[in-house]
Order: sequence, then C-alpha cells, then structure tokens
Amino acid sequence: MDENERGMEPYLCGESFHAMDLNQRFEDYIAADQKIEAKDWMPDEYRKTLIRQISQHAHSEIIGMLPEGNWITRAPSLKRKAILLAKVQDEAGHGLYLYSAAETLGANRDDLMDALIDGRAKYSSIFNYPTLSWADMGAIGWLVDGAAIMNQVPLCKCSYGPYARAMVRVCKEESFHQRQGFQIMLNLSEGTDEQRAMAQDSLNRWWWPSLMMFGPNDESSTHNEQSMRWKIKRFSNDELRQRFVDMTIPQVELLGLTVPDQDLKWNESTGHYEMGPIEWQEFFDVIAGNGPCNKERIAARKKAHRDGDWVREAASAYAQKMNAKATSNQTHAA
Ligand code: BYC
Repeated sequence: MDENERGMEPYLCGESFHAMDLNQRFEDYIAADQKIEAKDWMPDEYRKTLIRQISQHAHSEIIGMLPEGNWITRAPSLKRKAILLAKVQDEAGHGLYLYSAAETLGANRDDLMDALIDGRAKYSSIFNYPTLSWADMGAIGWLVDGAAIMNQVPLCKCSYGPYARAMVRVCKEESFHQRQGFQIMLNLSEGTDEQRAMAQDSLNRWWWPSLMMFGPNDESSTHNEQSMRWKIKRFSNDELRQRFVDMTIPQVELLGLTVPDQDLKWNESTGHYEMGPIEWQEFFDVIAGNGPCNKERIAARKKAHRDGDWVREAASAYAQKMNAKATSNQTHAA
C-alpha cells in the first residue's frame, strides 16, 4: 500500500472507532513489515521507546564529536585534518537528522537538549573515554564507527519510517568513517616501531569499550525483547556484538596487531570467535555518569549550548519580525 494513502480516518471517525482496531492495525503493519509513519496511531510505549532510543542516539552523535574534535588541530597533515573535519561535521549532521526524527514523534528538541546537559539523558558509553594519541582517531573510526555500522545497518529496516530512512544516509557516511579509521591504523601499523606501538596501545584501550557499545548482555537488557517484537531492533545486543567480533578479528590480524583478550579463540564447530568476559561493572559505572570523561563531555556540551544562545535569540527575533511583517501586509491587503 502507498504509505501516503493510508490515513487513520476510517478508524477515527464514526461508530467504528475503537482502540482495539487501532492496536490491531498497528500490529498488522508490524507483522507485514510495513513502516509505521509519524501520523499513524501507535501505542504510547512504542512512541516512548523510540523517543528514548532516537534521542540517546542523537546525543551520542553530537557528544561523539568531542573526542575527535580535540584532534582536528593536531592531525598530522592537511589531508588528515580535512578528512577529520569532514567526519566530525558528518556526526553533527547525524545528530540533526536524529533530533528531527525524534520530533516527528512529538518530542521537543529543547527538552531533549535540556535532558542531555542536565545529565538526565544517556548517550553512548564509548564517548566517555579519552583520546590520548593520534592513533585513537584510527581506532575510533575503525572500531567505534565499525561497531556503529554493525548496529545501525539493521536500523535501516527499523519499523519506524523516519528513523529507518535517516539511518540509510547515516550508514553510508559511517562506512566512509570506518574506512578512514582503518587507513590510519594501517599506516601506523606499517610505520616505525613507535607508530606500531601507538596503534597497539590504542587498540588495547578501545577494544573493550567498543564491545560495550552494543549494550548489556541480552539477559540484562531491559528493552531488547519488546524492541525486537516491535521490529525497532532486528538483532539482539549479543548477536550484533558477536558479528562485530567475527568481522573485526581478521582485520586485526591483517594489521599485525592483537586484541587485549587472552581468552579469545576461534570455535570451529560454531564458526564464531569466543570472547573473554566483559567488565560489565565498568560499563554500568560509565553509563551512570562515572566514566573517565563524563563530566568533561557534559561541561563542553553545556558551554556550546550557552555559546549558541545568541543564535537562537537572533533566529527567534527574526521569526517574530517576519511574522509581524506578514500580519501587517495581510491587514493592508484586506
Ligand atoms: N551506552 O535495554 P538495553 C556513533 C542503556 S553513535 C549508554 O539493551 P536498548 C558515533 C540503554 O539506553 C552510536 N547506554 O537498551 C557517533 C538502557 O538504558 P535506559 C550510538 C547504553 O535501547 C560519533 C539500558 O542501557 N548508537 O556511532 O534496547 C562518532 C539497557 O540497555 C548503552 C546508537 O545509539 C551504551 N552503549 O539497546 C562516531 C544506536 N547500551 O534508557 C560514532 C541506536 C545500552 O533504559 N541505539 N544502554 O535507562 C540502539 O541500537 C540501542 O539503543 C542499543 C541499546 C543497542 C544501544
């Protein structure tokens, strides 16, 4: 069915209106893999879950600009500077698509931003770790954007249309980010002993936090079951984490590096790598606000928001002026 043709009118007018019909229709769309669109009826919990996930995702994108933004002036060449600048700008763009997607669900962008800078909203755990060397730009692009792609490609098939469509472009850009990160790691690993050591140190520090990005184990995941049922998530946290490890280990070997996991081994019978235990306490500490850089990240975001006050004020003064002009033109025309 053409999505533009399917208004809610037949269900909303006259005697036939019934909440059960609406819910059944929603469930039928989900079962038939049809997209739910902004104006369609949806259960409150579905809307709430999406606003939570999409806004957390948007916050991750803009907080994610900070660790890499720190290195723009210190990139080792003009070419690397231009590439990093473009990447960080892309992340800002991703944030904008995602805040817009959250707005289609009735969320207010100012409220979302307030929740972020007041420390009430979550954003990806990964961005609370420091970037200590140039190699970290390689590790972030390769591992963090690599993990993001693994998680976000299935979101292109998410049941909520505006989120799914935003993800298509985001994933294309993330794929460029991942390649530029791998390229940095490749250059370093083919360089001097010191450069190879930098790449290894960076991999050591980013490996476990990258695995934590996929969220808690399935048995500790609060939202997994319901989000899978609603086809917001297409794969569980553990499934995606496993896919990421299986994809990344051959790349680690190609670089001639090693992951900081002594228990990692290939399991011939399952066709997967087995990994050692993840330090979940560290993950829960970081998402509770006690990671190495949480305070610094929120302080930087608060400052950026304060510095932008004049832009918002100027834009709303201009909008008022234009409204007043339009009203006066209408009065004269009448
Ligand atoms: N960090 O029930 P669960 C990027 C929270 S941006 C912090 O499994 P869900 C990039 C979770 O919110 C990457 N919190 O949750 C940007 C929940 O807390 P509440 C960001 C996490 O939603 C710039 C609780 O733990 N990607 O790549 O079913 C530069 C229980 O978890 C994390 C996205 O946001 C975490 N890692 O599944 C470079 C993708 N994990 O709200 C790169 C979209 C879990 O109940 N999001 N929590 O208090 C998702 O796909 C899902 O939200 C997740 C978690 C798989 C992340």
